[in-house]
Amino acid sequence: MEKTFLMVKPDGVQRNLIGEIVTRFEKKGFSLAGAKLMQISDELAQNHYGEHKERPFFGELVDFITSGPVFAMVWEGENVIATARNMMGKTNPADAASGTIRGDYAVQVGQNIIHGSDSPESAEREIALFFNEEELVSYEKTISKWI
Ligand code: DAT
Ligand code: MG
Repeated sequence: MEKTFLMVKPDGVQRNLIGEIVTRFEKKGFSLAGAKLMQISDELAQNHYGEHKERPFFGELVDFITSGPVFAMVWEGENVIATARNMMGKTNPADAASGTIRGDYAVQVGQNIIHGSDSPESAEREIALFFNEEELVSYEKTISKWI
């Protein structure tokens, strides 16, 4: 089954949105495969956001993602990578539709509440970066045939 890496960013943790965000993915019908509250190191932040190294906002991005605890998660389900991106909304909350997480809870691009992998390749890379194999659980829910 497809897996993705999702993370409530420091602004989402500070604004008490962990539960709300977990609830949205649970109610959708996806399964949580792993989760932890953690403080990201500078090194992990630079690695995670490596693709943006040359962008003018890279320094701010690394400072922001290390500014407080994050809630890192792995979610599993059919087409979960693309569907989670849709549920998050556009990168800039000003462009994100109402009903999406960023559309409902965020205002600025630099504080947009949630991260989600954007492709199968980035999902694999980011899951491996944040989680060990033994931190992930694979299980069957009896309700899965109704989803
Ligand atoms: P996404 O998080 O939707 O995958 P991205 O990978 O393009 O977006 O950028 C990573 C993060 O960098 C994004 O969530 C917020 C920040 N960011 C993107 N564009 C920015 C900009 N123009 N100014 C400031 N921060 C930006
Ligand atoms: Mg991205």
